[in-house]
Amino acid sequence: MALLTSEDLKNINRQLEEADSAVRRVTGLDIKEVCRALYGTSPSCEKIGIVPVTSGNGIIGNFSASLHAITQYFGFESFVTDMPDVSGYYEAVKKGAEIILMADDHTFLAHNLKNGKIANNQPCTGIIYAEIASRHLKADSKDVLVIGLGKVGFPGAAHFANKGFNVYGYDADKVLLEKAVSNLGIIPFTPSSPRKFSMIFEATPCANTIPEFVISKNCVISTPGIPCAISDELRKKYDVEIVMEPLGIGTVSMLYSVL
Ligand code: NAI
Ligand code: PYL
Ligand code: MG
Repeated sequence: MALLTSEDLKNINRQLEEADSAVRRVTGLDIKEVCRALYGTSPSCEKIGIVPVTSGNGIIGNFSASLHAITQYFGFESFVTDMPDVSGYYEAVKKGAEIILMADDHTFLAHNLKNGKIANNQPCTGIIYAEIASRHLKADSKDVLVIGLGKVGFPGAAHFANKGFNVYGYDADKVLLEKAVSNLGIIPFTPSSPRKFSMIFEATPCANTIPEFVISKNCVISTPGIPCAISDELRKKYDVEIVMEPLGIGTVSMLYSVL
């Protein structure tokens, strides 16, 4: 899995505020309201324990601190444990955490110890970014383009399909594209048959994956992908609205899904 860097997480509060403003412009709702509508849940003072994990590539310098800032931005009470790993988990429970947040290099989870619900960051990220794009107030049709059909993109494409959108999908990996076509009934997007989209969802670890010929006016790009899927030049040329943030939107989606 593509791992975040401390650089990605710099100024996380400003990144959250900018993303929240973009979500409001696109949908008329803020991120919390989108989560409430998506999951039908609302927080009731759950205490969150954030546990650093040293396995694999180890601790990312500001990952836990970013989760602390993110959970507080969305109105949760939270703390980062002093100890990592098993000792940190023990500390979190002893300090009264009701929800545990922790991540190794493969899985970032939210576990609600009270109701037993557990969430994985990858599907929760795909679903929330798809939900945001699907609520685009000025969409010019029900057509949506999904670029990247992996651990984040496939659940996002499935969410669009479940909501009745016409999903055009593309992935550099033909096996994954075929899996999405056969399992979700999406339409394989081929650059040879170009079309324009006002809703684009991108979930790849590559830059500039969105070509100019797919961008319509009033285009919204909803993308958890890191680095950015569109060049600044194209973004300015077409006045594209972009919803993009490195960790917080996916995290709050996880939290609302386990309430
Ligand atoms: P993944 O590796 O499971 O899926 C990525 C997919 O993109 C692969 O199927 C790959 O074939 C495809 N791909 C790569 N280059 C492509 C290109 N040029 N054109 C079309 N398809 C291309 O990765 P995963 O877990 O789905 O993550 C996707 C991205 O989302 C990563 O950059 C990851 O860091 C990021 N991410 C961001 C989060 C956030 O909150 N912003 C949360 C979780 C992941
Ligand atoms: C959850 C992020 C979103 C994109 N890539 C995922 C990632 O970087 N995962 C690794 C997270 C490791 C955290 C480290 C720590 O500081 O606790 N184990
Ligand atoms: Mg995010």
